[in-house]
Parts: sequence; C-alpha cells; structure tokens
Amino acid sequence: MRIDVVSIFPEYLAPLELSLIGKARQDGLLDLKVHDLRSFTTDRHRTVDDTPYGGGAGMVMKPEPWAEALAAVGGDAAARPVLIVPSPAGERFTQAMAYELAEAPQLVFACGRYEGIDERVLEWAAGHFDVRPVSLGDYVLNGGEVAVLAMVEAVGRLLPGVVGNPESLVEESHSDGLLEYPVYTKPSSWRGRDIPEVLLSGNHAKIARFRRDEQLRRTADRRPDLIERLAPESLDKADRALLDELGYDVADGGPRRRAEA
Ligand code: 6GU
Repeated sequence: MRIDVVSIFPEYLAPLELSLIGKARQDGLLDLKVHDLRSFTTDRHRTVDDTPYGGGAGMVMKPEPWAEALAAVGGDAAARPVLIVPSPAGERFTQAMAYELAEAPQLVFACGRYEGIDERVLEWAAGHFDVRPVSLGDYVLNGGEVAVLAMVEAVGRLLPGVVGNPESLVEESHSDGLLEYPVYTKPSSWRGRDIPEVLLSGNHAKIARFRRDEQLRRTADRRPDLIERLAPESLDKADRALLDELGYDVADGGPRRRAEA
C-alpha cells in the first residue's frame, strides 16, 4: 500500500518510523511518504492560511497550496485513491473503516490545522479522489496529525505481513462487535489475587465460554451502545441468557436494554 501524508508539521509524523509501522516500511510492505504543505506554496512567506470569509475566529487553510500538494501526491486518479481529511466534523473512524481502507491501493491524508481547509478543495478533490472527512471521536484536536498517527497504525497493522501472527487480529476488541476479554499471565497468584480458575482447567470449551461471558459483561458495562448493535444471529443460547441477566431483552431487532423497574 502507498500512503502519503501532507502536513505543515512533517516532524509530527516521525513516530511512523518506529515499531510495527516503521518495520513495515523497512520491509517494503508500506510505501509511506510525508510531505510539507509549505513546499507547495509560491510566495516568499510560504503562506498556508488566511482569514475566514464571513468573519469569525481563527484562520482557514488556503486552497492553492492544497491543490498543488494533492495534485502532486495523488497518483493515479483512475485508481481512485482515498483522500482522508481528519476533522472533528468527519464521519467516525471505526475498525470496520480500518478494514475497508486497508483494501485501497493508496491513501492520502490531508492534515488541516487552524479552523480547517477551504471547502472548495474537498469539492475539487472529489474529481480525483474518494474524499472521506473522518473523525476519531467527539473531541477536538489542534490538527489532523495525531489522528493520522492513530489511523495509519490502525490500517497499517491490517496489511498482509505487518502483524506477525494474524490470529491476534481475530480475537481483539471490536473484531466481533464486542470489547476484548481480560487477559492474565504468570504468576497465577499475585498480591493476593488469583487468576480465574477456569483458565487453568485445560477445558477449551469452558475457557471459550468464560471469555465470551467476560466480553459481554465488559461491553454491557463500558459500551452498552455496542450491545444494542449486536446482530441477533450472532448470539447463542448462553449469550442470550447472560444478556437477560444483564438487563437486555433479545428480540428479532437485537438486544434492547429493559426499562429500569
Ligand atoms: Cl480526525 N481531527 C481533529 N482535528 N480533531 C479531531 C479528530 C480529527 N478526531 C477527533 N477530534
């Protein structure tokens, strides 16, 4: 996969040289380049922003440097590269989106700063890219760079060969719509706390059931919104019994929280 990141702070992306993603680049699994938006300006001051039309606080990123930068890094328009625009006003980034983006031949990340990029850039770019404004969650960052670090890691680890044991992608949080079960390692007794006995039983069916129950309990506690999004076909008899105990009715539409008595 090819990834291009455009930013006025290319140094912010230095962590992408480390760890799993850095290794994937070294191994030739990921062709990732970071570009300085200011190198696409033509004025002496290398200006990238200006005041907003209509007034208001802050500055807006000018269209000309962005168009030059995106035209330069955009690759093959016929291949419809994906242009990801990190923004708190975007669609929510999810594990499902990470899997979808991992299939694209090229991702271009346009890191905005200030109040954002002139909207006409996104309209123009739609002729060359599949344009996706994307948000990590409902809070505000100063710019897209930190969000790009998160998204490149989430997508990059799904590329073939990047994660050593692909089995580890199967059992992790969100892969089945639930949070991950708790994990334990040696020693089996630590500061008066023993690990759950079933994990020492060698009974794989029992262990799988224990872990599934823990996933359901933890998800109901921390992310009840995810419980209500579970497909009823994905729930077996034991799942349904536990969800009933946790205060959910499971009907054809999936689990719904019962009104408090
Ligand atoms: Cl993707 N960008 C910015 N600037 N702020 C955010 C965000 C992204 N996601 C949440 N807050």
